[in-house]
Amino acid sequence: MNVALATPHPRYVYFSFFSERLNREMTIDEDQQYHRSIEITTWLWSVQHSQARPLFYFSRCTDVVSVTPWLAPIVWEGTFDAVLIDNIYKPMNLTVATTVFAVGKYVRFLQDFLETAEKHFMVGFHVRYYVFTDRPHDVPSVNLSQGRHLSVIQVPGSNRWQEISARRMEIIQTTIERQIRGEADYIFCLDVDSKFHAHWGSESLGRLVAVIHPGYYEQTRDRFPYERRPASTAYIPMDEGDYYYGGAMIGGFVEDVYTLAKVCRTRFEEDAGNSIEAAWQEESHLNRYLLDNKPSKVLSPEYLWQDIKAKTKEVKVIRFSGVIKNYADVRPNV
Ligand code: UD2
Repeated sequence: MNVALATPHPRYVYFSFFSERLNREMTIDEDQQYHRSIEITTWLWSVQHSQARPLFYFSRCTDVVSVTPWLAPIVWEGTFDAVLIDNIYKPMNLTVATTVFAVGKYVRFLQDFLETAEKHFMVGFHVRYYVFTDRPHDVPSVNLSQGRHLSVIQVPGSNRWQEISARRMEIIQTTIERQIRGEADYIFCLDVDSKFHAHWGSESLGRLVAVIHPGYYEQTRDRFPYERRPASTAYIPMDEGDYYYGGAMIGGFVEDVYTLAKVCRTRFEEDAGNSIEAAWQEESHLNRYLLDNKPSKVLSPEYLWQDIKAKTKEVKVIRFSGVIKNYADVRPNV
């Protein structure tokens, strides 16, 4: 899937377009005129490429770090052109799997999750939702756009929320083996007690995609709530770690997420055999895994906010956010 080769010399057209387009607002007429001038721009680029200014594109986003030390993009508003990226990915006819667990009382969050996903999440793409629940009859009926499907998969309930949360890795692994592998190209695994508020599109696609937890992006790594006990397979020493990633979103190629889920599940079970449960269950194992297997794309906290948290100045757009919930009311145990 080499996007650079999808059309002849797409970079020449797109980078020139970015540099102009993002430096100032354009009227619709100017915009259309600009489209007509693309051919000329392409020619100019080939003649004068050393003077072209593709890096203007990045200069709009100067108040945040937009690349990791291993050169993976960190996706913030202002670092990408949503229309352009969609135009690259849409011809590939991709299917995006989306898993969501709604076990026990969490089924009540499904309606808002699905309705807002239909408005904002991967609009224009084939999407297959996989809803895991112990209450299939309570899954709401939501109108899905063309090309979008929903499967309900029954899973056992539990009287411990820690177990529900942690068993997600195992269930994702086995469902990829049984079903998703043959039905989708990319996968996102998301928390259900959340809503989409703004565009979440193909800029988020990548081989292995993680999101920076909104509670820790301003902290130094010694403050991250990694698992700190060496007895756990999720252990991360105080002087190691890149970011604190949120467990509410994992994404990427189906096969890459499969490997992640399988490794985290195995480690979780190994810990259980040694009577240890990592501090933040699968989120701790996810963080350990991603320290050793760097994500190829990192989503900023725009892609995982929490309604309980006031918006900060560097977050220009909240795309997906966890709703405020009464833990005592929705969880099977406290
Ligand atoms: C954090 C993480 C979550 C997970 C958890 C650690 C964020 C924003 N959230 O959320 O992803 O890593 O810590 O265990 O980073 N669920 C049910 N039924 C239940 C309990 C949980 O279906 O009774 C599912 C549901 O999809 C929910 C998810 O598990 O969205 C995470 O559980 P949580 O929301 O209780 O965890 P929370 O908010 O502490």
